Amino acid sequence: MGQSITYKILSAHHVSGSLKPGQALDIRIDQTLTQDATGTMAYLQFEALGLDRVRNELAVSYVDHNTVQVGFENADDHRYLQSVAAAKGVVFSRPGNGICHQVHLERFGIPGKTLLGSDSHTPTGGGLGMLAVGAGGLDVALAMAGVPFTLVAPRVVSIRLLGRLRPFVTAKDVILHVLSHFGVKGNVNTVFEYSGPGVDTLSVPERATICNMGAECGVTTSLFPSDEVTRAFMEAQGRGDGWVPLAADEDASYDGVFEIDLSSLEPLAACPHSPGNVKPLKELAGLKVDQVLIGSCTNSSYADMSKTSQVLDGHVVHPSVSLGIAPGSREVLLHMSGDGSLEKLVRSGARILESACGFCIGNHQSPSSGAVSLRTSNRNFEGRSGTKSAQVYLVSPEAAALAAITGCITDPLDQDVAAAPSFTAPQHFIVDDSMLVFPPEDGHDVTIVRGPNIGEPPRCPSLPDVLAGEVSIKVGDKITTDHIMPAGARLKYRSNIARYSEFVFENVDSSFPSRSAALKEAGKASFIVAGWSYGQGSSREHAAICPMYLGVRAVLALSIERIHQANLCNFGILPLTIQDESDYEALNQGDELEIRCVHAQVKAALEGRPFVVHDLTTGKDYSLKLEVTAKQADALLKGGRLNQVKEALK
Ligand code: MIC
Ligand code: SF4
Repeated sequence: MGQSITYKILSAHHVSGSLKPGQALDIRIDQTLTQDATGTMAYLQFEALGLDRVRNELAVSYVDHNTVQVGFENADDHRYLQSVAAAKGVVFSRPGNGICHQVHLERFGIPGKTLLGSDSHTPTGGGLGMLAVGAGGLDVALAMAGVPFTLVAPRVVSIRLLGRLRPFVTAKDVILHVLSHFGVKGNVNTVFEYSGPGVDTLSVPERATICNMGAECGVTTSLFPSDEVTRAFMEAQGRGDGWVPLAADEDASYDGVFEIDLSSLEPLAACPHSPGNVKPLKELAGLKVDQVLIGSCTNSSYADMSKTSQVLDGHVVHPSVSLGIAPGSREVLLHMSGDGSLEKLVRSGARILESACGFCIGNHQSPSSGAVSLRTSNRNFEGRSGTKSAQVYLVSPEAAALAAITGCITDPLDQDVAAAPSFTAPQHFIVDDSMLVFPPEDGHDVTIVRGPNIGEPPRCPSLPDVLAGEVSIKVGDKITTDHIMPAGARLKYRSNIARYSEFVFENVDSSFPSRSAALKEAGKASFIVAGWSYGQGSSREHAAICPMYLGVRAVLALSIERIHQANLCNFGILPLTIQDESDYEALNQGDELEIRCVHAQVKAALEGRPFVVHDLTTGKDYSLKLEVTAKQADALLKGGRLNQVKEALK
């Protein structure tokens, strides 16, 4: 039986464990990436391992998330990141060089390699045929230490592309179509592998857009073959030597096949407040728009920017709309300034924003109260924009640019086809790596600079044999990591766990931190009860670290998303899944819970035995599941993964 691309790469990187879907598998990680918001903690944890230098092939540290620098905290983080990169052998991408996923695609991605990034949109690299996976900062720190990464060997779904996109229909519409079919939950431990004749019609940046937003489905990653299109992209980046072809075997077997006729697609939009709430754009036509933001790691390539400028050329932004544009990288910006597209944008009245995440993470450009904001980014969770009452719609750059002119959602298919923007990729991109700082051969003499906001990585207590405490909060379905640990204005506390913990569940129930901390103070455990798909969205391990700091010892949820589940285990919080919806209904905030024989129960869970929780308030006993690998079980018992690995590296 032939192999999929996914299993070819997994087999080539297999260290131990099983290559059978559903089983735990350890793989070698070639490349790592971090960004500033998750990076400080990742490097503090790497430092805690006591190694002189990173041990993987390539480690890159990007500064792109928090570049607003209100107060000293961000700037201090950047300085720490630059110095620790030099000391430990990491390439440093300076603020201004661009968004990690865009720059990594341009400058470092290699087909067939594995990439682990402390950001959930790391799968963008799948556009180049990499097996690129998002993870928590600690997992990335360990990969930099040469420790194999454990994942569940995935199911592979083949998404077969046929035909060719019509004018004004874009890669964004392809992934929104995928999202409307697969939804934002229920796709854990799955890889979307794209195939079929339609693949040839898509450029690398288009493929990257599709892989990028596969993260919203909750899959492990998405990837495309590496073909002549990939070769041309890499050659144009001056990296043709790194190209290798990569295709699935003709008789490769898949766990599912989904066919998309590209020519039948139409412009789509993800409506508030979920990327999975997809509707045809034409059904929304006429809706008044207050803000348009074009950029983010989903849609900020040179092609996206060029097409945006073509749509805006000769127009001025509608008086009631604020249009912001953030090119994805300095390379993109250099092209735009050379080919006249930047001038077109400036003339249109667009506000040119820094090549960074900025608006996408709610770090600036928060819309006005109740505003309709049209964005090309990948997440429209309630409140993520910084304005809880805002209505955020996710669309393609073309649809966003049109709305900026007309002041309302406008179906691009109603436009003259001749007006559809087109783009031919340059034969040679403007390559300028001068904003990359390469580390010295020997970083021993480098002083690592720490500002006052940079704390110690938090210590995680080991699990006691009896956990007795209280349900400190009960939340519903699809609680994202943005709900648990808001970013935006709070982002600058990422390196200061004590301070950041004051904002856990800020927009859900702002009294949670004091309630949970009071339980901890009283020597009691704090338990979170949640519905389906708890911890969707980002890879931010702070959504586990800060609750741990506040004394949370277990999450009891109907389901928990992959990266968050791993982060919980890494920081000693039991990820328990409720087996019966009626149990979820029966559990209430304030219930006194007790978990007895915790150690024996963790071990028994590895054999598939239920995990029993007693509700002392209602007198009920619940049978939950602890679905963890043997390594995770051991980490839980040892008080987290850092303790476990430190012991192993001794
Ligand atoms: C996001 O898009 O939510 C982020 C901000 O990039 C996060 C990482 C973080 O919270 O720092 C992600 O996607 O993992
Ligand atoms: Fe940055 Fe937004 Fe992409 Fe996250 S999704 S990496 S915040 S641009």
